[in-house]
Parts: sequence; C-alpha cells; structure tokens
Amino acid sequence: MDDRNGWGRNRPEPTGPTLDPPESFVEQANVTDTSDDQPLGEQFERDWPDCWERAADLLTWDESYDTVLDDEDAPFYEWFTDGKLNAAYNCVDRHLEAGRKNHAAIRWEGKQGERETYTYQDLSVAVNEFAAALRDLGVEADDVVTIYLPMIPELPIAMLACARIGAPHSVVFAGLSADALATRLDAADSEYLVTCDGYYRRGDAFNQKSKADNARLSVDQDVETVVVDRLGDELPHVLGDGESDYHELREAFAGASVEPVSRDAEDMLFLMYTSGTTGDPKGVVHSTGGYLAQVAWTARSVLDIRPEDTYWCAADIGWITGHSYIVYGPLALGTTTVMYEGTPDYPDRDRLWEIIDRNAVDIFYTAPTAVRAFMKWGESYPDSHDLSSLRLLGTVGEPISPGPWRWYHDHIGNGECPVVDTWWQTETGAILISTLPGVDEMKPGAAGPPLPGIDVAVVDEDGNAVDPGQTGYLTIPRPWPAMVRTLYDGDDRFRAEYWDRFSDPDVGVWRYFSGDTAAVDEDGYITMLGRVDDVINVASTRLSTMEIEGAIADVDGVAEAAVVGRSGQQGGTEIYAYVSAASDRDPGETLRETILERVETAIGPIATPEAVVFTPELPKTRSGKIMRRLLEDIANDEELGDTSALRNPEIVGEIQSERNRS
Ligand code: 6R9
Repeated sequence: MDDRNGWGRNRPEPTGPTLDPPESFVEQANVTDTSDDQPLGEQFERDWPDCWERAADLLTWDESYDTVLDDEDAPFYEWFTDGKLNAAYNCVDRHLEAGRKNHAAIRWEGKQGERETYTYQDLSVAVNEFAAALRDLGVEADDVVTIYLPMIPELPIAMLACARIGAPHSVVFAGLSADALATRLDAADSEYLVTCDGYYRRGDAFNQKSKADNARLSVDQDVETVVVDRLGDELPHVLGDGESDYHELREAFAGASVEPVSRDAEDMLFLMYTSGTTGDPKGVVHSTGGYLAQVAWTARSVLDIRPEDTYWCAADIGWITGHSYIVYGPLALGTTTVMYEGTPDYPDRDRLWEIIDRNAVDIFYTAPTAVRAFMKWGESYPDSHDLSSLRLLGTVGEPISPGPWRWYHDHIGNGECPVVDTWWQTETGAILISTLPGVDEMKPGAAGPPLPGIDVAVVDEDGNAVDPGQTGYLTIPRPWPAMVRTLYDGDDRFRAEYWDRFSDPDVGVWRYFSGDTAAVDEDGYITMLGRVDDVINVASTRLSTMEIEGAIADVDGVAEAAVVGRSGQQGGTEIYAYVSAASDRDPGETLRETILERVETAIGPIATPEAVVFTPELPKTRSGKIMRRLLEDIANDEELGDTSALRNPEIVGEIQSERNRS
C-alpha cells in the first residue's frame, strides 16, 4: 500500500482565508446551537452514543428500538436494535398522513427538455403499483433486485417499491457496461432486474436494453426483467421471455395498495457495489434504521433542508450520493427533490443555472469536478440567470481546492450562501465530516471538523495520532449509525478491507480505516489529501486501478499494464495507463484503440484512460513489484524519487520520453 503513495505529493495546501457563515443564513438555519441540538466536546463524551437518538427521532418507527448501539460483536455493530420501520413509509406515506399529499416530491428535468412533477400522492401511487407488480413477479422480502436505469423517475420509484416490500435494491450506474452489470448480478445472486429500452446521451438515443440483454446472457441464473419504455418509437424493442413492460405492469396493478413491510432496523435496505482495492467490486451492505436516521439527520443539519425547500443534488442516483441525498434523505424530510437527466453542458452550458432559475432552487449540491468545469466555461453562463433563490451550496466526491471553492461561493452563491464541503464514502452511508453551515466558520480547502457524534483520528503507520498539520491516515474510532454493516461478498473481506489495519481486537480497539489520507489543523479542521489504496477518483467517481488494469490485460497483444492517476489542473484526476505490448505486437495506434475500447466495454466510458503510454517493460522492484509510485511521478511530471530499488532503472528514461510524446 505504501509502495504506491508516499506522502511526497500529499502535503496540505494552505486553506483560503476563513469566512463566517452569512448572518442571513444563520438566522434561519436548522441547526444553530450545537450545545443544545447536538453534543460537542465534553457533552459528546457524556452523551455518545445516545446523541444519535436525535437522528432516530426524525423517523417514524413501527416499533421503537431498545438499544441505541449494540457493540457486543464489533466490528459488526448494530444500531437501534429491535426497532422496526419501513423506509418507503418514511419517505412517502407519512407525508400524506401529514396532509402534504399535493406537495411536490420529485421534480424531474429530462434530457430533451421534458418536465414532470410527482407530488407525494403521485409518488405513493407509483410506488404502490410497482411494489404490487414486483410481488406478482415473485419478489419476496430479502430478494436482491438489481436496478439499471438512467436518471428517470422510475429509478427512485423502483427503489422505493423495493423498500416497501423489504427487498434490498442494488442500483448499478446506467453508464456501466454489460460486463460490469453481469458481475454485479452474479455477485448478488440477483434474479430480478429493472432496466429500460434506452436513454438519450447528449442528443442521441442510446441502447441500454442490449447491454442488459448481454449481461443476462452471461449470468447463470434466470433474471426476471422489467423494461421501462423510455424512448418509444425512437428505439423500438421487443420483449422476450421473462421480460415485462413497466407501464403495462403499472396498469395491471392500477390503484393497488401494498402494506409497507415492517423491517428490523438492521435489515438490509440496499446493496451498493463500489470499487475496492482488488479488481472485484465490493458489495457494501446498508441497514434500514441507522442508515435512514443518519441520512435524514445530515440532510437536515448539513444541507439545511426543510420541507418547503426545493433542493437539488446534481449527482447520479447510480452512486451513493444520489441514494442518500437525492432519494432517501430529502424524501424522508418531505422536501421537493429535483432530479435531472443529462449533462451540465447540453443543450448548453447554462443548463444547470436555467434549472435553478426556473425551479427557484434553494439548495444545490454537486461535485468539485463540475465546479471546475463551470469555472472553465466562465461566469457568463450563471450570470445570465437569476440564482438568487439559492441559500446553501455543497460539494462532495473529492477535495475542492480554495480556487474553485471561492469561485463557487462568489459566482454561484453570490457571496451569500455558505458552502459545505462534505466528506463521506459509499461505506459511511452519510456525511461524516463537514462544517455545520449555521454554526461553523468555513475554511476553503478544508472539509471541516467531524460532525457532532462522529469521532475521527488521523494517525501514523502505528495508529498514533499525528500532530496538527501532519499528514496521516484517516480513521474513525467509533461506529456511526449509517455505517456499512458488512460486505455482501463476506465478513472476512469486510474485516480485511476496513478494520484489520488499525484495530487491535485483543484489547477491544476497533478503528475503521477509510483508505484516505488527511491532515488536521489546530482548530480540528480536516483537509483531505486523497486515497492510499488502488482506488482513484476520476470526475468524483471511484474507480479501481486494478479493475482497469485487468481489462487492459485482457486485450490480445498486451503483456502487462499499470494504471495510475494524474492530477489535472485545478485538481481532478485523469487516468494514465502504462502498457507493455507482447513481444510480437506493434505497440501502435491499433493496439491503443483496442485498449480504449476494451476498457469501455469492461467498465464503461468513465474509466477510459486519458493516455496510454507504451513501454517495453514496466519499472519493477527486485522483488518484481511494479513501482506504481514512480509511474505516478512520471505521469505527474514530478521529480522522481529514489529509483535504486529498481531492477530495470534504464527503463525510466524511456518511459519519460514516451510519455512526453503521447
Ligand atoms: C460520497 C462519495 C469516496 C471517496 C472518499 C474520498 C473522496 C468524497 C470528499 C472526498 C475529499 C470530500 N471524497 N468526498 N475527498 N473531500 N469532500 O463520494 O462516495 O464514491 O464512495 O467515494 O471520495 O477519497 O474516500 P464514494
């Protein structure tokens, strides 16, 4: 692990000048007083873990829980033990009962300019009908339903329908390939799939069903499939055996009502595959009670969401951000959540600002990679729209450096909105590190302190806390309600991935390791410095270098491949692939193209390398390990560290000149 990333490049940059949250924001914020609303400092010691009852209080429980935290069987923690609830009930039904059935739940902005609003009543009808249909197809509680849909309303509807009948969903990002879908269907033993005929990518109709068909052909089990007709005549399709049409099913169950299944707090709400340190994606298991409580609490305290708000998280529901902060968190709070299909620059580069303007969006949450793009495109796009409805801005997915942070604050927020830089992961389920926008001062470039109820330790190799300003590993010494419960692939991998490194079970010390490095300053603010494992973060999407290397190595004519991240301008990471061709192959344009195509087929376009650098050999240590750290330095044009451990030091010059040519 350390071979790959020493601390060389990972020094904290100075943060920008500190800013107080605007007075006008503080006056109305959901959380303004941490001494009362949440425990900090001494009170944290006294009140933890019971402070999390405040999060649980945001939910409606069928049966209340006995114990807040059961840590008997660490690291398999249980939260809100013996409590019972249903997530779909909490996100839909209870808002109808509160007389808010005509309130907008989802505002959908389609790629071709289509617009739809689902009130809570409309959402309830859709979820009930589809839940009835799923049951009729044979789905029972605890069956994993895989959902492979783009950003259309049927995606959250399908998720909530699953939640209603107690069937965990496994949403696979629509841009992933047929192979990636097959791996996930297979790993989860999933016998049900919800997909669509196709969708629009920029202006063009794009076939999704053919990817789903190929995936189904390559798994052993039969997969009962529901197809949403998104494109109509644009992309005619025929349904085969084991396939049904979403809209016909809805009609067949028109007006159906399905009693929400009361689930144990610890029952699995969903499964989400994410990149790990090996080629196989990890199936992260999330619970019902702890997950929903903490996403609702953070949506309220960090994103400052209120029921009367129009809130927009411009992520994709195919990743954790969309699960927690487009679907479950906002809907649990009964707010209006906007979802949009498409890209920020189609039909034009003001698409997002136009949506904010038209919908009078109060809160906007996006990724630093998007902010960097907006900055590059220039101020004229946001300037041509009225963004004065905005009250709070947020970012997630990778570090945001002070430059883009300021630009976002000044040009999108008009200097009047606090910006929350929220750190969390697929595994943490909910935000763990961020300023509280109505309480804390902001330091551009630093995410913030751990949230109340969360304990973070930045430690050295031996697990000792590092001094302020020093770089270390980000660990989390105490459990939290929305945490990953285990990996679907097994408890052993769960321990190995997150716990073994910094825990000492003999003395009862358990510490979650995030895979990130960080530094803490004198005020306890945490600056995130990137991953230490084989995961790279490209356009705020987590990818495994091993998975990409595996795909490249599959190409006929490739002898060996190593993939590293290269820092782009203003932050952001690009994928660099170093490839040595088989001795009988010409490492030329044809091979390069085959490699790019193969990665796209195996994973998806998001994983396509920015550059493929051919080299006769990869640099290796005497023990035969690829020196990735060195390849990273070459990709980043950094001064090379010590190369004396290399078996083939002569290769370095060759790679450098090849890289400069490519
Ligand atoms: C929510 C999400 C998790 C990884 C994480 C870290 C990076 C996320 C960040 C951040 C710096 C932030 N990350 N938020 N780095 N500052 N505010 O993105 O989940 O896809 O699992 O990625 O993303 O490296 O470990 P996920």
